[in-house]
Amino acid sequence: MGTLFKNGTIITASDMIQADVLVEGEIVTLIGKNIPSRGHEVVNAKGKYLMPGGIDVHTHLDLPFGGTYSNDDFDVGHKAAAFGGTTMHIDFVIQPKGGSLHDGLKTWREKAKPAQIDYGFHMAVTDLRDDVLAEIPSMAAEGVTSLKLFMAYKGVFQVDDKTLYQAMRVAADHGMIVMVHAENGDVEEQLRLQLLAEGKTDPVWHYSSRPPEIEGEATNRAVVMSGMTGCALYVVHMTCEPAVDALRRGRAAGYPVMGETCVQYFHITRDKHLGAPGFEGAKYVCSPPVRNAEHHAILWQAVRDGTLQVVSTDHCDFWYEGGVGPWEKWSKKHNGGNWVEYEAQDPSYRRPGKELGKGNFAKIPNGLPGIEDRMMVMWHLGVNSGKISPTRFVELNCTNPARIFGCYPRKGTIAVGADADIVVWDPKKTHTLSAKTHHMRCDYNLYEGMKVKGMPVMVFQRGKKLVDGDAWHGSNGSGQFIARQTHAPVI
Ligand code: DUC
Ligand code: ZN
Ligand code: ZN
Repeated sequence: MGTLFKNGTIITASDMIQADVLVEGEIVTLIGKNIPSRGHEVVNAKGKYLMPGGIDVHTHLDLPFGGTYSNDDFDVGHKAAAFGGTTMHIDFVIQPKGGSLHDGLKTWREKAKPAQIDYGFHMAVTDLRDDVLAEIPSMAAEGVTSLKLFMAYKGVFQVDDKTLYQAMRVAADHGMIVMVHAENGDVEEQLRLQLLAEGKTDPVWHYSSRPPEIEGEATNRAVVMSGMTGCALYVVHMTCEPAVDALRRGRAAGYPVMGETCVQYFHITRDKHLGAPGFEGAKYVCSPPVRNAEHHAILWQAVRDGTLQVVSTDHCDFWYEGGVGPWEKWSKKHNGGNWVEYEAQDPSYRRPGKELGKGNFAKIPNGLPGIEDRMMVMWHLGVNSGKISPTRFVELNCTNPARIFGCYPRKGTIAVGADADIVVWDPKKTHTLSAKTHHMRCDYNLYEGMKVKGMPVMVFQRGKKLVDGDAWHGSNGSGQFIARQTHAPVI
């Protein structure tokens, strides 16, 4: 007995076809016209699209960062993701300074125990000693086939060029991919100190400390190293023309380089959002910073012409007002490595958030909510406006993430033999995005009040229903770690 999706239109990265989809157990077993119901549970998808579950390859759940922790964890963050049509994500393990890659992996495995959707891990290398270089191949054996290096966040995560180059050489030898956060952290530090010395402390000055030039320069440096080492490179969260130009040059030269942008970089602006009066702009502080409309247009062109392959979120949310209000119930305290309900431990505790940076933009925790909104906002801004086709939407949000990160075709498509991660998408249904109704543990929404048309109405993971309208059917521990393959294609 399986689940039969009838009368829907399947969207994959290449086609839109009207066909039924039969799911038995955890996988798709048949796609065809007029499949007989024969006792299967029938989902009537008339007037709806059937698409592969979204894959968000750039998230930071429960990340220790900026003097606090990001709010969403592998419980609440997963539920929020699924309500937005995302059934898998890849989170960044951070190697502890002085520790090993396996130390980091152990910590993140623990964090992921309550998983409700499928997940993978990238490994962020922060301390590349000789023993750590030697440890890298064992990550691939664990199914962690991507390394991340930060070219910014001096004194925290930043690595130098020697480290990046060495990591690329080892990764290339083992069919792994290197990801970079590309901003020149040394120059950022100089700009930041100068701005603060001049008394420029409001959130909007965050932008001036991280201009497009430092993103373009770092992107170019990483692209050149990819060309020299032959290592597949994936530049995360690209925001602006100099960075896109650097990637385009590398691709034209035949280097194995790819890039993503994030949904917020198409819509949120420096002028209106980051530059909002008072401390409001702190809600939009992330790195690299949001840019103005001229860069949004560059990004649309880049996702259309194939320069950029993926849209993700860099989901990393923090309280705006420190968990006060109806969200208070979610405040937790970090205690001996575990999050425990603060009520039981210390009723006065509030997990700090954006307010840490009042009076000093450099202390605002960097990061934004987005894991729930990505697909709806991209559909609304991209597909409804005609900027991208429905098939390109699926390619950017579902298929390319799986291809590039070594889990295609198990994930990222609807095909016989693939995991039955299926989103029933209603292109006519409207929804107003708001912190009042979203499932993310965050007291604001980037797109507050935006009325989107097109949204998931049912979400299935490996054949199991997670979301049906407003109802949640998932359970803790049912999300699986997805071990990924090396030698994934460069696309
Ligand atoms: N940028 C952010 O804004 N947050 C998390 C990490 C990052 O690089
Ligand atoms: Zn980053
Ligand atoms: Zn990130």
